[in-house]
Amino acid sequence: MINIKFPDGSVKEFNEGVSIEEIASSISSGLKKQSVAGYVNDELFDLNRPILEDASVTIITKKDQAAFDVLNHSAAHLMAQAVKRLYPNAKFGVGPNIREGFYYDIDAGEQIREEDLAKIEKMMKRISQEQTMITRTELPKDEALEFFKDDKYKIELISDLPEGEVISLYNQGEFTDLCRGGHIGSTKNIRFFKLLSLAGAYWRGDSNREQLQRIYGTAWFNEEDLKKHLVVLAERKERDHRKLGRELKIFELSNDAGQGLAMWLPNGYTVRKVLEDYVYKLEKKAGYQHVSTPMLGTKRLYEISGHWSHYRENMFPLMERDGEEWVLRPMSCPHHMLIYKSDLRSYRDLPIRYAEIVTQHRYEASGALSGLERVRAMTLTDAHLFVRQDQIKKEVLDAYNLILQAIADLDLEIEYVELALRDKNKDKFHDNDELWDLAEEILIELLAENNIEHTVMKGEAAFYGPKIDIQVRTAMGHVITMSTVQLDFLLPDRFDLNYIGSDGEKHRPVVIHRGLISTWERLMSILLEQFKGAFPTWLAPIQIKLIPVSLNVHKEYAEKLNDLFIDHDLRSELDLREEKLGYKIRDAQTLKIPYQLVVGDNEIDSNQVTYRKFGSKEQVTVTVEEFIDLVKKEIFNKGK
Ligand code: TSB
Ligand code: ZN
Repeated sequence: MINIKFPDGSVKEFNEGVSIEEIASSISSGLKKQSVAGYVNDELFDLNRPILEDASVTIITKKDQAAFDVLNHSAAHLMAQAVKRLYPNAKFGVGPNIREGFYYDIDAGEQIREEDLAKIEKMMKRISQEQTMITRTELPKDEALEFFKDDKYKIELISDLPEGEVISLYNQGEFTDLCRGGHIGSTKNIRFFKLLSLAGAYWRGDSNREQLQRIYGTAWFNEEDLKKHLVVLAERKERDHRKLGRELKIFELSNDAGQGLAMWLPNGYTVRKVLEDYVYKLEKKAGYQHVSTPMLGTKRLYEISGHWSHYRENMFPLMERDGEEWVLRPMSCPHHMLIYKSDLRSYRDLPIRYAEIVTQHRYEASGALSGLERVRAMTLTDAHLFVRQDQIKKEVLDAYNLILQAIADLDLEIEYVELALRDKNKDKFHDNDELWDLAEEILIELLAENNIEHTVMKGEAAFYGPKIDIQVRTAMGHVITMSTVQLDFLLPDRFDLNYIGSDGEKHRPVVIHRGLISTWERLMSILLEQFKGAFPTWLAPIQIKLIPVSLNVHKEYAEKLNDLFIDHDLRSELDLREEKLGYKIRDAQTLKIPYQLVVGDNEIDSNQVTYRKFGSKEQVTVTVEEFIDLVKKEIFNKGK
């Protein structure tokens, strides 16, 4: 007999070799039905894996996240089995569960196409109906290598495991996979799933290695949850900024212009301009001074800053002429350092806050480019603050709070705050432990003192220092950085920056890098996705659309109104196309224009307008003056 200890502290005796399923069954038949796997002394165990010694056991039930993970991991195996039946030469890379499902990287021996997914899914259903047990066996390394001798990917994975390690295999019918586990007991437990998409994936993420095909899918415990998730996925597709950007005519990408080099269309440019004015005013009030610097700098400038040794991978190649060498700047910090240096500074001058809307270029891998979200030419709402040591915390906090204000003004939703620290990679981060520890400590303290909830990420710092990043979730479900505050002791040193202290001596200032609301490109992707394309009135490229009922009769009055609105700085447009009224109304809806005004006899007679606000079915009639007032107020208050 063995003793099994439960999370509540109670202990029960069972036969040696008892399984999680049997333990659950001994408690209640309901628990048996809900159980999916278990933790045995913190190791994930399958439902039917025998427990051989005294242990602490936690049963995982369907409502636990771990159960979803197990199910999806098993679904990946089920998919691999189905693929192997359909493509007998198939070899497999890795096939893990992920946040919302699973994937498997496959070398099928031939190209799998999008339309083949249905066929694979059907085969999965059949294997599920076969109700095959999923069982675990363990082999020593040499036997595992022998077992997988025909699959070079598995051989490589096994070879990387330490000598003497016991290797576990999972078997279901004719299919066996190398896997740590745990799994769900039987293929019959995997019933509600969907294969979602197909993508390319390099073996071990290395672009010099074989290209495999990655199939994504998702599995759930009941049909209702699966359906709900598919609705969420469909909604996300609708919110995808690439789709909305096209529909609302915001931006254009063209391979002739170059990958990741976005062009702003009139509607997009208008929003960007409004945002630029907004940022300028916000920064003015917060004591920033605006500067402007060139997009090109000498290679020497980036050698001094350290970009050349730590950031070159992200930079476009060098330009050379008549013995001079330049690069397109990936960041503006070096220029701002030179502006600081252009004059003598005293302790009384600090803090100095230079802000610039900076166009910069970064060489992002082509596979990483995604609409406006990750581009190669970008314009950042940037700033560099030059502060004394005693001003660091206040200035970082003020910069952080200014960011929060901008995010609130824009009505954007944050996913979480991240503190990005370095790891021990000497290529990625400048090499001065003392400065790193100091900078990291200051940010850690500051977040704690101000009760700012955050997650910590090692290895994500900038090469020159740690940062506080504000993260948002994209429609496609991944997390990206919007805003950032970064603490830097390195560049002031590299550029030999000084100020004269109250003691009459030279001192080093500290630099704070600040990205307010990301780059216009990334910000636009976030705005489009979070507003589902329906910009609030203050940002909308077109705020008012005027539609005369009859072009013959009402055109003149509509034109008069349009001029009046424009004189009041409202972005108004007339629809004078020879189209049916219904068509024009629908078109204004598609473009998600905040105010839609249909102008007919009534309006002319009474000097009134009848408007419909986007998202509302209600028609409201007010005088022309009232209308102008209410829209202007809404714009002034940013809709709040
Ligand atoms: C804040 N030197 C600092 C600056 O002073 C800097 O450049 N920091 S950064 O590298 O983190 O970039 C600032 C912001 O630019 C990021 O937080 C992110 O919001 C945005 N950004 C970075 N790379 C891209 C890209 N490829 N496409 C669009 N936006 C990007
Ligand atoms: Zn910077």
